[in-house]
Amino acid sequence: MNTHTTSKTPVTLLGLGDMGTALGRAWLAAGHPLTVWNRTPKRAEPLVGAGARAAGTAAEAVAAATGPVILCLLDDASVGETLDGIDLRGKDIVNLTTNTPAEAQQRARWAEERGARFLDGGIMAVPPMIGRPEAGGYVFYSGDPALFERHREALAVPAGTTFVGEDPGHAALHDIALLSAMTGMFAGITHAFALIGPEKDLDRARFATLLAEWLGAMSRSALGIAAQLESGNYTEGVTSNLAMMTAANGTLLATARDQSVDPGLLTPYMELMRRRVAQGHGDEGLAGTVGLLGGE
Ligand code: FVH
Repeated sequence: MNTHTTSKTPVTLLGLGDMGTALGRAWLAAGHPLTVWNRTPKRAEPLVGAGARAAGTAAEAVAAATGPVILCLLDDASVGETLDGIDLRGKDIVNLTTNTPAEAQQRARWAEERGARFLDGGIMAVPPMIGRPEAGGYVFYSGDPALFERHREALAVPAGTTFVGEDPGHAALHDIALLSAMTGMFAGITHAFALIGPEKDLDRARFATLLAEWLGAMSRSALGIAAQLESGNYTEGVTSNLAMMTAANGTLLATARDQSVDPGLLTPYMELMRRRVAQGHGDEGLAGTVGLLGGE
C-alpha cells in the first residue's frame, strides 16, 4: 500500500512496458511513493500489487504529481498522444522514451510552451539491469540542469545518471551514437560467426570468448581516434595505418569468398578506408575516415 508518508520524492510514471515496469519496481523498492498510468490498465497490476497507486488517466496522474513525471513510452509520437491536452504548467517532465535528438529538442520546446520544465533521457540498459547498480546500466540526461539537480537522487535509483548538457537533444544524440556503434559491432560479430560457420570442428563458445575479448581490447581505439580528432593531427600515435589496413582488407575479402560468406557488412567501411588512402592519407589512422561520412 502506497501511504505517501515517506520523505522520498514521489514519482509519477507513465508507461508500463518492460522498461517502465522495471523502473517502477526500482522506485518502489527504494521507498519512493509511486503513481503509475498505462494505456492498457492491466499492465499496472504488478506494480499496484507491489505498492504503487494507479491513476485512472494520464491527466489525473500528471495533475497529482508533485515530483518528476517520468515518461517511458514506445516513441515520441506516443509521448505526444499521451500528454495531448493535459495541463503541464509547473510540472517536471522527464522523458526516458527513445527518440531522435531533433524530437527531443522539439519536445522540450513543446513542454516549455506549456509551462513545464523538461529533461530528456536515453537509457543505456536493458530491463534486467534496472535497480542493479552492479550491472553498470545508466541513463544519459540533457536539458534543464536545475531540474536534473532537483531530482538527481530519485533519478539515480533505477540506474546511474550521466548529465551531458543543456541541449535537450544531447542525451538522445549520445544514446543513438552508442547504439549505432553497437550496431556496427553486431555486424562484425555476425560476419565473424558466418566465417567460422562451415567449420564443424570449431568450438563456438570458445570462439565467442576470443571474439568478445578482442572486441573489448580493440574498442579502446575510440580513445585514440578522439585524441586525433581533437588535435587535427591524424597521423599522431598511429600504430596501424590506413595503407596497411587497406591491404589487409584484401585478405579479409578473399577469406570471405573462400568461406562463401557475403562480405556486404564489411565493404562499405572498407570503401571509406580505400577512399581516404586514395586521397593520399595512407599514413593516417582511422580518424581520417570520420570526415568522409559528413556531419562536420
Ligand atoms: N526494453 C529495452 O530493452 C529497451 C532498453 C533501452 C530503452 N528502451 C526504450 O524504452 C522505452 C520503453 O520500452 P519498453 O521496453 O518498456 O517498451 P514496451 O514494452 O514495448 O512498452 C511500450 C509502452 O508504450 C506504451 N505505448 C505505446 N504506444 C502508445 C500510445 N500511442 N499511447 C500511450 N502509450 C503507448 C505501451 O502501452 P500499452 O501498449 O501497454 O498500452 C507500453 O506502456 C522505448 O522508448 C524503448 O526504445 C527500452
